[in-house]
Amino acid sequence: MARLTLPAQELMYRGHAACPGCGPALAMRLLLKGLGPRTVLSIPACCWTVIATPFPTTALGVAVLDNPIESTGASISGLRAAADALHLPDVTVVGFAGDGGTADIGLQALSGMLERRTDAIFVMYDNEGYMNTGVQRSGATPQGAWTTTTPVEGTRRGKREPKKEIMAIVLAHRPAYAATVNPAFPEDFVRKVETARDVRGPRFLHALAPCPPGWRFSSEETIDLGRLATETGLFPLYEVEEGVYRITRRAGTLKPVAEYVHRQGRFRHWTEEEVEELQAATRAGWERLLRREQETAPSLPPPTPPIGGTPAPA
Ligand SMILES: Cc1ncc(C[n+]2csc(CCOP(=O)(O)OP(=O)(O)O)c2C)c(N)n1
Ligand code: SF4
Repeated sequence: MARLTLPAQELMYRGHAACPGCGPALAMRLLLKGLGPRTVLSIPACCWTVIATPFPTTALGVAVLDNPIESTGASISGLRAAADALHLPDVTVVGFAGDGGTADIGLQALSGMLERRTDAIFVMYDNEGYMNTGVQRSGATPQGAWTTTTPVEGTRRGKREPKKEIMAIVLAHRPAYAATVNPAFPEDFVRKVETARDVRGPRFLHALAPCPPGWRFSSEETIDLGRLATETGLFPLYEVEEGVYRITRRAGTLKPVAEYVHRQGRFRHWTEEEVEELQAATRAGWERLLRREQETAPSLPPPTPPIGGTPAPA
């Protein structure tokens, strides 16, 4: 079994208010292990404002600013400017928002922060819905998933539209660094957080964050499901630095998506045909990612010309 080499320091404390098996809680714990104590977090309205517990108590060992759901990007731009004005270059400014507060309601502020080249990290923890307010559909909810606003009754079969591709949207802004992370792969997660911490400029992390009550699975299955999301190719692990893609976990053979789908109540109504459609789309997405990695791989330097000679024609 691989030896874990995670930083020992805990900056997320017991006594928090997350549900058992909460993926966003695991994501925060690993994030803070990678960032360390010189961190200021901005958290919008979401499950995490509740998990952290109400003022004056807190489950977090770093400074936290609560901000409106739409403005995390603007908030971290302001925090960065404040840290610079106070001559605190070693402070890492981080926005930590749900998929609703990132890919939907918070998208404009995120885009502004990326476009202004704010020196900060934006983390989207993706539990694929507005969970804090009762499991409503978000742009990041997968196609065909049940939520309270995409019911399964009569001819209605869950969310009609496909999942919004937040990484593609973010990458169109050419961030300094962007990566996908998954708490089921803690060492990959923390290594990417450490890389993001040490890069300057706008950085983005897309964290898969399974939610037992929202996805309708048993709380002890969070890690298994997270693992399956990556091993099936549904949530590939990769990073993009200065436009260069690198896949950080390469599955030999992708597992069937059925293994992931059938363990969640939100997909209970799916037919074999629907599973096969997802299988085909997932395979195509994985192949696209492999191609992108090849296309962006740094080319080898030109051969050194022989001493005293002229370079051979290309
Ligand atoms: C402008 C605005 N609209 C709606 C809300 C109500 N609200 C609070 S938390 C929340 C859900 C946020 O969902 P997400 O960002 O995905 O985080 P999660 O709850 O899933 O952790 C909503 C809709 C709000 N606080 N502000
Ligand atoms: S509803 Fe989901 S995301 Fe929210 S605290 Fe519970 S497990 Fe975590």
